[in-house]
Amino acid sequence: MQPTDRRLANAIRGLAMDAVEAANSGHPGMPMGMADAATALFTRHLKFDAADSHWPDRDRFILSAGHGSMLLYALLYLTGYERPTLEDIKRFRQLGSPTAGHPENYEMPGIEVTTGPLGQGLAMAVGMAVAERHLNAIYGDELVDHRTFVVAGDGCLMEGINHEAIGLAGNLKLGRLIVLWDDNHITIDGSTDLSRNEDVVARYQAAQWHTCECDGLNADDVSRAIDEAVGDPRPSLIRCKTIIGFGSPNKQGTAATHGAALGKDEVEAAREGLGLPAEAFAVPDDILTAWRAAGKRGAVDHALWKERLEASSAKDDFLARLNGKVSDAWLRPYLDKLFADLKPVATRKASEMALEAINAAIPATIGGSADLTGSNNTKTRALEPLTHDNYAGRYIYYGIREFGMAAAMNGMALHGGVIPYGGTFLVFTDYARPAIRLSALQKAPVIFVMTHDSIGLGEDGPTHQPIEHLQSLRAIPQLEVYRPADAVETAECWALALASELPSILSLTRQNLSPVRLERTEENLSARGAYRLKAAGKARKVIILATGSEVEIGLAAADRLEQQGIGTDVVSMPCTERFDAQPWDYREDILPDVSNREILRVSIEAGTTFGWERYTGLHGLRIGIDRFGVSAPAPDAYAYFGLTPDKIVERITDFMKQRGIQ
Ligand SMILES: Cc1ncc(C[n+]2csc(CCOP(=O)(O)OP(=O)(O)O)c2C)c(N)n1
Ligand SMILES: [Mg+2]
Repeated sequence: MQPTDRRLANAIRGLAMDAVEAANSGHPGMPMGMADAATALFTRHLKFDAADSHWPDRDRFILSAGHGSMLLYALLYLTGYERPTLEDIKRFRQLGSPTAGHPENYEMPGIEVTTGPLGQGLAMAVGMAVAERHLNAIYGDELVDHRTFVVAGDGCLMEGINHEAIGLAGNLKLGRLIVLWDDNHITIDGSTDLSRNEDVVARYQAAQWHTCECDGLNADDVSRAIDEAVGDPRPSLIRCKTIIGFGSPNKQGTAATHGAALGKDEVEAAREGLGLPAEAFAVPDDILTAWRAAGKRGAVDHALWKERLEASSAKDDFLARLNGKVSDAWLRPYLDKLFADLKPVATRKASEMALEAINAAIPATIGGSADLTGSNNTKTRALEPLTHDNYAGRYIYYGIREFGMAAAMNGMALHGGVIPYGGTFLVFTDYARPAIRLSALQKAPVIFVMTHDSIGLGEDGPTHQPIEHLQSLRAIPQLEVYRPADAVETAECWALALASELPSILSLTRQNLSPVRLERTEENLSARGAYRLKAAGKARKVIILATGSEVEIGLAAADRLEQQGIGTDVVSMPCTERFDAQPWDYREDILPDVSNREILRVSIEAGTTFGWERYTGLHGLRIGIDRFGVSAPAPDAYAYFGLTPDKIVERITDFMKQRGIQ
């Protein structure tokens, strides 16, 4: 006899309780409340094949309520993915186990994205659904025809990013996106009445979503609602009415089940009530067999898909797209053209020039901006808008939704087949920062085009002038921050960003910059992170380290110092992360390990000096801006903060005199 859906769901409940109990840490309530809904989704609707977690046309499942990680781990185990094993589940949340506290995409296949910061899973799912429709428009139903399912909690729907994400999805009419809302009326602090009285469903409807409701504890009813959602052309919100911790006789329906082990006695009572075996982690044979069969449901579809791929004339192209590697063949001819006609240009404009070549050569790029297209210079001529009636377009008008944009880009990158880049002002990385952090943590190779990168933006003043931003972004692990000094470096940095497996930030100027790289090199010098742009003419007494717009100022200052007999190197440092990764010899050559009395190191960056002592040494000279900016034309702002060659020479020579440096 087929086990009932409830018995299948109870296997999830048992594993969730037991794993949390063993770890004495974790969240049993959410998996127990959503077990029936997840059973309906995984045994009847979700297109997947547990034998191949990388099948490109699988439906994507996103557990946005990442604290309920045991729901996902139980599903992956029960349906027969390679990992987690039962041993992994027994080691829930322990060092070295892939069953981390929250699902991490790099731990196990089957985990599409890293979730835990509430709301971001749903926002990434929007990007996944965009990537699916875009690739569908190119490759057709025969190769790309899948859905994105999300399980989200009250928290995901309260977070501000929810507003951005659903607005974007509604406007793009992403009908393949289906969100199951775990409407359990509970968050950590207690009843949702404590903090929410909005009509969530009406809010989704206002954003042009389809909505429906179901009894989330009844797999048949959930299944009916999923069918309804699948049938509607709009993105769907399914309100699943559930009870948190369902099955825990004394604690269900209360916040007590949210994030703590239920306790030995309560687990025993729950086990009895749910008809689970007495032994912890035990799954009855007939239940496991039924689950494993569900894990193979998609095998036939998968085989048919493979046949279609083999027969498709687009096969090689499709596989190359998914592989994600791109050629940098555009770079050399582009640089040839650039060197033939070097002239002052803002690096945001230089980025656009490079993008003209990149977008023509690499069809996988999808550009966009958070309503600053004309300022970020992210839209090249041939790119058509990606809209609900033209998913083949390659430019997304994200609207004023920096966080939503960044999260959607993460989703697109992790879906695969597309390379998202998107822009806003560098100062508004603050609005996107939680998603940028997740780009880095997940190694999602997205490219942020952040323009207006200093006081050089001028009159918009301190609210728009980044100060602490570059250094705080450099502090994020696994993120490459580039600040190119001219058009040549901008092209080099674009090539590095496109080749990288890590996310990148390009920090670009509003104002024009003079060319500083006047000679053609075979090597991509920016790849070293820092390189000697000008060698000291006289005995080297000073090394100026500068980035971006301050490199030309550093060069001018160096000329004046040389005239005074002070030999000065100028090092351009477009990417500190890359420099740090260079071999010792190289770093020693650029920044020799001698005292600042012998060779004074000076950093120049139009932002905080915080952290530059890493390169100048504690007794070096750090020139920057350790306060908020000013509203003034850019040249006046630079003069006000002493970021002019004359002022810098004065500071360097004074500093040398005070410290008795000859
Ligand atoms: C951005 C963010 N803020 C706070 C948290 C901490 N947190 C984890 S779960 C949770 C409550 C979420 O409530 P709900 O989504 O209703 O989950 P349930 O209690 O129903 O499982 C909070 C505040 C988080 N993970 N992410
Ligand atoms: Mg809740």
